[in-house]
Amino acid sequence: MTCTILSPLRQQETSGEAKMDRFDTLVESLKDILGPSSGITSDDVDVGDLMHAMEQYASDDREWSPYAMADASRAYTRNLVDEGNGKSNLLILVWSPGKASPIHDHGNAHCVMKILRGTLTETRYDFPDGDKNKPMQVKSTSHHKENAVAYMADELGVHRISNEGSDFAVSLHLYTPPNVAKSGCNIFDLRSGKKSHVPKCGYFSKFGRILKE
Ligand code: 2CO
Ligand code: FE2
Repeated sequence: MTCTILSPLRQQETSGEAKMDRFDTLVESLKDILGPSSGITSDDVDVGDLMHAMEQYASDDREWSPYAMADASRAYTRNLVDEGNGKSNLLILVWSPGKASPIHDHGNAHCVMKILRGTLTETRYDFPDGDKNKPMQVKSTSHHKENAVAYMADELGVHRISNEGSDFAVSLHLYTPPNVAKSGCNIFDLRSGKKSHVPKCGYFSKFGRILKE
């Protein structure tokens, strides 16, 4: 069954115009930090500034719930919020209880993640050594609580995110440049380290609207 986590309660001005809330302001700030469109490299992006902007935002489900589409039949849904002048993908991910992502890489992009609801467990592994058939080595396990901000990139290895809680969890992810949206990512088998390319890491919804299958 598909549903938003909570019913949207967007504040309206008396004119009927949608009012910018603090989540909208965060989306604009992230776009400003990334700058105007100038190709897709993100070499000059200050990741600290992106993380700081996300840290300043105190999660309020009334603000982000219009994007948070849950589907209990999937481990998680990927919901597009913004494309940051073509330089990024800002997604809200809704994690089903007891489920996890595959172990995956991030297409040579920066990944900044903020927890909006619940707690997510991140297990990091060493990037597997191409040809060898051997189990993936755990580097670290972290529990990210509501409002925590974390950074991930291929230089730090690969990871799996899991929701060990008993309710849906929600997170905000900024990827820059938007390589995964364009070319997909790789997933890895825990036992053998074998890599498989996933050509399309699709969206469940875009800008608050569910996409047709
Ligand atoms: N990278 C995964 C995805 O975009 C989510 S785990 O956090 O980076 O599907
Ligand atoms: Fe990831």
